[in-house]
Amino acid sequence: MELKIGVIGTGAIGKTHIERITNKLKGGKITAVSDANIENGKKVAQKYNARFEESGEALISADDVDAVIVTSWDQTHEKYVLEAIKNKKYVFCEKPLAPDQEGCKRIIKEEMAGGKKLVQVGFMRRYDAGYKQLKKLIENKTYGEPLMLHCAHRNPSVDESYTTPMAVENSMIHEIDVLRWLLGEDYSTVEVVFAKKTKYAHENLQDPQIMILTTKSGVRIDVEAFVNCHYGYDIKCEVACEEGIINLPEPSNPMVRTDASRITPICGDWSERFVDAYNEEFQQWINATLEDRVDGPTAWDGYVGSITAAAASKARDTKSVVKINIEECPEFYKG
Ligand code: NAI
Ligand code: ISE
Repeated sequence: MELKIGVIGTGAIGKTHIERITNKLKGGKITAVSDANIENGKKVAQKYNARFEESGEALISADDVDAVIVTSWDQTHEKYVLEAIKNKKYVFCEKPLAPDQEGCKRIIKEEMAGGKKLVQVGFMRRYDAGYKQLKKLIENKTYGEPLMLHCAHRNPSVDESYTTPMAVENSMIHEIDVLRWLLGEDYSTVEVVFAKKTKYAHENLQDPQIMILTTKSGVRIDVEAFVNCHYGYDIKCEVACEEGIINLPEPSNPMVRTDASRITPICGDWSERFVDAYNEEFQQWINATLEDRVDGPTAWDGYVGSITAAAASKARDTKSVVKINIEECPEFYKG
């Protein structure tokens, strides 16, 4: 059986997901696409032999769409996810589920009211082989209890539309999710401090920033977001345990000796760094959807991410340590 998929948002990441589902993965077919930029949307539709729909809502309710992928801008995610829930269709939404916790809460409320889990959030790092290895070592307590984590999230550069809050809401939201998943516990406090500003950051962006999280059991985490690092796309995670230090494996690239130097290439962007994770994420999403279930990060995970990001934004704006209050996870989302 083949899953008929509609994609809303045919920009950078939308195109890569359409390409992987069409030419790499098994079990899915892109039947329809939609984009506010009609010209680009139509080009993508033509390239992949799919229908172009003028509106996301029409795409969601179409008979030739069994499941929906939302890869439009952050602020548009909520309305499309709610529409998919209304139509009782499975929906994969790129992160963040919604830019604010109220939006995520509305999604949770509607999904629970419908009585069936339908939503998966695009936290693809959970599918990365390196993070999975770290999780196994932490869960097995191979080197004792984790005590501290030192992480970095570096992009080579960002454009003028990327503002100070986005370092948390758009970039470090990945660490907020994957570190909570790695450690198997939620956060209790957060603080955000600024480093000296790089000359490459434009007026509306404070870059780099450091987010400091504490988990409920007391694990201390620092995450550096440096989105104009000017050398490549670099993701680091070091877990200091009682009996050893575990590092997230680097993507394997050949080391070259040339010109009196040793050079090991670093990835240029997220699509290159996490390509295997995206493939795994979507193959599993297709398989699970065909089996009528959700088995990836849920709307609850998206909600917890947004609560934590909101607390981090408050901490940044008030220059203080902010408590993170997360309600008990409803039974509906457990397991
Ligand atoms: P983009 O700007 O390249 O593409 C977004 C597309 O959505 C554009 O073509 C735009 O015209 C379209 N769009 C905007 N509003 C729309 C609406 N109301 N209805 C239909 N189409 C609409 O952006 P990009 O980089 O592809 O990001 C898209 C989403 O994916 C964002 O939410 C972003 O946070 C997320 N993302 C996730 C990544 C990950 O690693 N998981 C990596 C990059 C982006
Ligand atoms: C982008 O939206 C992503 O999600 C990437 O994974 C992240 O590394 C980048 O910083 C974000 O802007």
